[in-house]
Amino acid sequence: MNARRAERVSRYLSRHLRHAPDAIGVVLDAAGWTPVTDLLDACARSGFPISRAELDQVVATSDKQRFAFDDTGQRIRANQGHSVRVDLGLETTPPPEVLYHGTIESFLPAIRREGLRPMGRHDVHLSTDSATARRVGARRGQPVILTVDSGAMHHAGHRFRRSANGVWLASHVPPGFLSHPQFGHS
Ligand code: HQG
Repeated sequence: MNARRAERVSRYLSRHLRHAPDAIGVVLDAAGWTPVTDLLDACARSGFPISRAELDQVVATSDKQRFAFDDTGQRIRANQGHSVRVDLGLETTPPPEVLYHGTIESFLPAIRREGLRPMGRHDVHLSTDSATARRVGARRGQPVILTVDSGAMHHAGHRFRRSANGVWLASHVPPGFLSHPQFGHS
């Protein structure tokens, strides 16, 4: 499988394991899992056949480890990024002192007012390094990086979880824990 095909397969799986299982008749359980055979049947029925070997390769090599098999190898789910309601069962974990979020300038006024909100997803996604945050922001335009005082948030009782692929998740980041030169506090 070449890189282009792998990316198409990954995008197709992301769409249906995170956002639109119904569109191809896949049923996710409460934790987001679905049987691999059901998924592959549904993909084939929907005109996007994926072989088991291709699936294994995409799960193993996805640059961001977007998907995981369960311990038996019989079920698959997306590691994070859902808009459909699932409970990934991630434990609350103390975060590092600082995390980063990449966005674009036009969102800053709203973010300064409301803080970071999950928008279309379950959670706000935060990175441990600013380079990753920069790449996330760059999906939308010229990236700007916000620094999150996750240590102070933790002390104030906010809960953090870490997805299987190393993304830090929070349900909201209030503006007082965000710094950016335009926000006037650092
Ligand atoms: C912004 C990709 C206005 C937020 C990436 C972001 C990541 C606000 C956008 C993962 C706001 C939401 C997640 C507020 C936040 N007012 N805008 N109050 N609060 N925003 O895509 O973090 O390829 O849902 O800054 O690499 O960009 O899918 O979140 O710009 O890891 O695996 O609203 O998605 O990974 O956008 O990206 P998203 P995100 P995958």
